[in-house]
Amino acid sequence: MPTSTPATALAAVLPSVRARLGSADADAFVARAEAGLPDAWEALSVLFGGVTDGPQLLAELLGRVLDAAVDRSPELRMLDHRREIRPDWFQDPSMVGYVAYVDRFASDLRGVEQRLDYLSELGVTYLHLMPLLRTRSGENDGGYAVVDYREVDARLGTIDDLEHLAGALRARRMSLCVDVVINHTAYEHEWAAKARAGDPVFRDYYRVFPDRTLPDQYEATMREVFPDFAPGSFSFDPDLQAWVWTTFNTFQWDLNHANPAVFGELLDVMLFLANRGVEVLRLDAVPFTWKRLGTDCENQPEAHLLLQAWRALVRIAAPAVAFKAEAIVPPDQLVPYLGAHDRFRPECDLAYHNQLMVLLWSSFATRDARLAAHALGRLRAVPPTTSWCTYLRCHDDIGWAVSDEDAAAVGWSGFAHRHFLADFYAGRFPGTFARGADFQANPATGDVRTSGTAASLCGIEAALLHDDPRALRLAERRLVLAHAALAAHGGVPLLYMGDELALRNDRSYLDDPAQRGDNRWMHRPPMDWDAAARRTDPAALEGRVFGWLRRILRVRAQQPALHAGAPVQVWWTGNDRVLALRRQHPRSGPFLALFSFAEQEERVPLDVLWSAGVRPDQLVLCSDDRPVEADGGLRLPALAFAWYAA
Ligand code: OTU
Repeated sequence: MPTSTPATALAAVLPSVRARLGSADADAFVARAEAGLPDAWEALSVLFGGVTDGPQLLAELLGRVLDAAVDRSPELRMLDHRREIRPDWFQDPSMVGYVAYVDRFASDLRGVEQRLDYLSELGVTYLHLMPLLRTRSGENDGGYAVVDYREVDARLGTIDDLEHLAGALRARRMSLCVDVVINHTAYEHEWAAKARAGDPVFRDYYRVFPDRTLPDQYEATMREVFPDFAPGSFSFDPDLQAWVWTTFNTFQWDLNHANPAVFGELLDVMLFLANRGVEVLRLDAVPFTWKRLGTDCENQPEAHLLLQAWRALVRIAAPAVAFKAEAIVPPDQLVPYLGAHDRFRPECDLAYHNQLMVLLWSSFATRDARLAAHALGRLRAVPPTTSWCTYLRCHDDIGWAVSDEDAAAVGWSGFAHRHFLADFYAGRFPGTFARGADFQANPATGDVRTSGTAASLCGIEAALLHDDPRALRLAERRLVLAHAALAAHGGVPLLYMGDELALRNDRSYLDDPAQRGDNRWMHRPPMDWDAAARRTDPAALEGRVFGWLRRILRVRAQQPALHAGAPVQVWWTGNDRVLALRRQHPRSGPFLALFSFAEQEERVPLDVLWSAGVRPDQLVLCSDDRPVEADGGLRLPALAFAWYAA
């Protein structure tokens, strides 16, 4: 007799597991279910124990997982086996991510398939294609307003094209990453339409309020994500004659994650995409899924339980799949998305390292590495089976997430520093090299975020405009240094489309009524294939930047110490302008990377290297003017980086 709920659920589906799967696949399914169901149940019993018959729910969900296991193709089952043998595949130092909009990169999914050689040339092993499922027409938040999770946007192709592309990527050992927008659907989604038509089952898929009483109470403690173009977090719907929870835009309706039916629907969506060959599910806006009165309604414990339960269940059918959390939240709230709770609970495999991004930009603006050293140094280590995604830019704005405590530790005011960064990168601060723009300035809270491409924020746009070769040289060095830091930190470095060619801000979004109101489009330029054609020309800006990125990523792939399972340490440098990161993996000797944010030559004592266990002759990569040894020190040129490996 099974004694636990997971065992009962498994026993209930066992006959059909045996009947529907071949014996080897059935054995594998049972073994995974035995391992994964207790994790799923631990989370589900807390989430839904009070509202539904838990054991029945678990058995029902396992039935859906079995359907997906049956539907999984032989190729993907083979991938599952490989991944079970090498579960650290996404932690390998050879991992390189590339992030692109299908239409902006290559018109459509078939076009993307034609461009894979370009990605191979860069060393890409992971391709995140920005939202590509069917979205509403007109304004759609860059595709984050999904109308159908099982159809591809007709402008980009079909679900068969997606599956075909996934296969082509897999043949090149590239993993496809796709967004699963779990916090909300589009207003036009079938569920929302049924809710508006009066179906109570679907009304309960969303958060609907008859009047402003509760919305007012919730809003009293919540922040506004888009105060500019979508103020407030609730929208009045004339059909429902009620208020609907809309954290983001009015056309994005928040799902009711307290409803187990919604959990099941999204589980099906994840399994569906996994079976089409998607290997990494980017779970959008995960902090917002669970709401609790009297809180900011972000990062609630239940938001974590949802992820734990989904992952445990998805991986019973598709263990090749990795989960990536999109949680751009303060550092202490971030690491739990990788499973670091009171004890380790498997949650997401990957998460965005927004702190590293912000701190790199902060260090460039201040020409000072102290804040980065302090804030990175106190960040909790991530569980050794997980990995960061490191990035310098993404499709969103940069939120200046510098905590008051971290700023105070180096003698600065957090408020003033955040303002300085916003001014600096918007191009307002006197002498700034950056050309960006404010995003969602909120006068009520003083919060200002920033839009702009990496190249424009690094100074390349201004230097070209003023035809200033010295400024251009420094700007290029910033862009290269930043990528060397992403690559040396550990985690999957994500290259954002066009950064490898130093593409500048694109102002054409102002001509499109569906984009005009959202200046994040300025840093989502279409791919410039003419510029790409110059990528091997060392005399061209594009050639220099592309060449450097390629070199950095190639050398990185050879460094066992850059396996993401090894912890990263901030190392002492004896110089406020120089940041050092040290890594050591059980399979390798130590690795030390130095980054100078100064615009003139700086010196660090040789003890920095000795104490880290590396020698000056163990240089594996550096900027084109190598560090020089002199008088017991190393002289680092302006904005130089240097990697040493023992
Ligand atoms: C995400 O971003 C997407 O990356 C955005 O492009 C979408 O607009 C949004 O969700 C809605 O789908 O607040 O300013 O902590 O940072 O979910 C962007 C997570 C956002 C948030 C993130 C969100």
